[in-house]
Amino acid sequence: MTNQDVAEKLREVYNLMQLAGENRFRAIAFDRAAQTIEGLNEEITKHIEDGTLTDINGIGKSIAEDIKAFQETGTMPVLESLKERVPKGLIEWLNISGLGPKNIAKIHKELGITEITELKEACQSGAVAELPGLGQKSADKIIKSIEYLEKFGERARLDQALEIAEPIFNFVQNLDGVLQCHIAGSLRRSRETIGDIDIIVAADKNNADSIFDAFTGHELVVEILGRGDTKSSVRTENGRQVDLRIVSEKEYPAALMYFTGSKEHNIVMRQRARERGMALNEYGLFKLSDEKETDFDQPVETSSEKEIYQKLDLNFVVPEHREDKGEFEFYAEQEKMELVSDDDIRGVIHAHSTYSDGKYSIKQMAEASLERGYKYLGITDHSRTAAYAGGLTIDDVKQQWDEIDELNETFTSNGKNFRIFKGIESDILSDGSLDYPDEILEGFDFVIASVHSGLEMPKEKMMERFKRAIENPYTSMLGHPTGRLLLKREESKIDLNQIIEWAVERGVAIEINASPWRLDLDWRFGNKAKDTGLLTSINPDAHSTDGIDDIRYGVMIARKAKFEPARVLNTKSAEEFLEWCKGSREI
Ligand code: DGT
Ligand code: CA
Ligand code: CA
Ligand code: ZN
Repeated sequence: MTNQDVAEKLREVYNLMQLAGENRFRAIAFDRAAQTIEGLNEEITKHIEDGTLTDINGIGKSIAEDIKAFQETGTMPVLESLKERVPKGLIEWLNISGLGPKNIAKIHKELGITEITELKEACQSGAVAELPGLGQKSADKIIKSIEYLEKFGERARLDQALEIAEPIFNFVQNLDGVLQCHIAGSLRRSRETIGDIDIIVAADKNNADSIFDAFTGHELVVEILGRGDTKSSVRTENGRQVDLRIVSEKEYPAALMYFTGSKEHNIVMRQRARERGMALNEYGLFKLSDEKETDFDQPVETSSEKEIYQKLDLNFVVPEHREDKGEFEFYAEQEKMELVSDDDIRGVIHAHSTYSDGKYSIKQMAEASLERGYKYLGITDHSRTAAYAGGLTIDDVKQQWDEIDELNETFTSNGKNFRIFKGIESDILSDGSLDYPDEILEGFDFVIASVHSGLEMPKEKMMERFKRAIENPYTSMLGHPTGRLLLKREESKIDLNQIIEWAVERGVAIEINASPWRLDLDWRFGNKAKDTGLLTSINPDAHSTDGIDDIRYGVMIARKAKFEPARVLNTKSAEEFLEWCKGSREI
């Protein structure tokens, strides 16, 4: 439990209290306490041990109890009771600039609405303007803020962030005076969503001005948010913020490491340094003085991130793994982890054609795959229950099989080493069965089983559903297990650890859906997947030829999730892939 954790919890209480319309002063006390704790120079846990919590300015008996409860149980009774009273949707309203908690509570009470979409409608219909103290002007302002939120949101998907980060990075990298340059932050760690983009540059001080000038003048920049001696921040066309930091060449390795994060990884690194009589910060690695303080006069020379890790008895930790999720144990023992890369991928699995909701014919999808250097394509249109997506009737399926047979013959007679597999993305029906009778399922080379409806089923029922789908001998792999759409739709309530175990037992793989909207299987289950030996397939879920290129995002997530090539099915040759599919039916 860090000071930051405690501060965040207290702030959550503050926000919810306001929404619940509780006494304002009581609410503010929580905000004050959060601020104080953030600024503490020592660990709050030490105060708990010493029984000195209430000695801290602004922390009374009652908040002290709440903090202790948080340490013991991971939550606070006051927070739990607030969560029961405040509708979940309302919390999101706090992100609407210009709309305070008091008005949120008022609108909710008077109009009985909880979702942002409902709020927007109520503003447009005039219902909000009629409320006392609000008026048309306020309603218009709320609409504008909601539209801004809808357009840009708080975070961006990986593809949206890269679309901005890559051109700016390439531009900055080539500027005069730039000695070294890297993307840092969550993007370097391949997170699935990105808050802001961080770029670090090593340069001489006297070149900083011209580098910042060029950066802030880049064509993607729409607003300069700030500019200092060492840092400049801008807002770009798609609403993303980009921070550029310039440090000396000497400071560069430590700065790059610091600003790559994660915060959690940094905290452990700092601790490791202290244990070895050193201090690590964004400026470098230093010896500790006799008073155990950072001695800036005694730097420990390091010329790369790798050397910093070595001084702390670790091998180089790849940026994707810097999350304090087992990397310290691993890289203390092993030099490196074998990880899948773009070049390992040999086939495109999970693609839709015009038979269902894809934009291109099977032939066009195959040619696009071939052009990109892939050896096979597993076509997986939607199954018959997915009527909204043009799911295939049994007759359609048979027609598609004939077409695939013909296309494969043509490839062979043209001397092309390329093969199309007959797949299907079968809906998992609400009782867990697949969408065709066995004699049809048997005719497919492989089956991806996905949930597309009833995503909000209660957990127990959902787990039964998955269990049955996994037990079906025709299921080769599960598609996008949680059904989430990043920054848009929540995941289904499931116990993925359990699902991974069932899948491994039955020889079923779980795809990493590479669409930047999904990136599902989530990398956070990478350790579980590695321990159990779970297999995956990095699937673009392509609905167009361009969609095939999404494989790139899937590879980023697979690396983060610690998958080596051998556990990724589409690194296999076409023959091996087919063999695996056949074998998996017998387990
Ligand atoms: P984001 O932007 O929300 O997607 O996530 P990050 O990880 O890029 O976070 P950001 O941009 O706030 O900061 C970049 C890195 O700087 C972060 O990963 C770790 C480091 N950092 C920032 N604030 C702190 C802090 O308070 N403590 C520590 N130890 N490191 C920090
Ligand atoms: Ca960032
Ligand atoms: Ca940042
Ligand atoms: Zn799907």
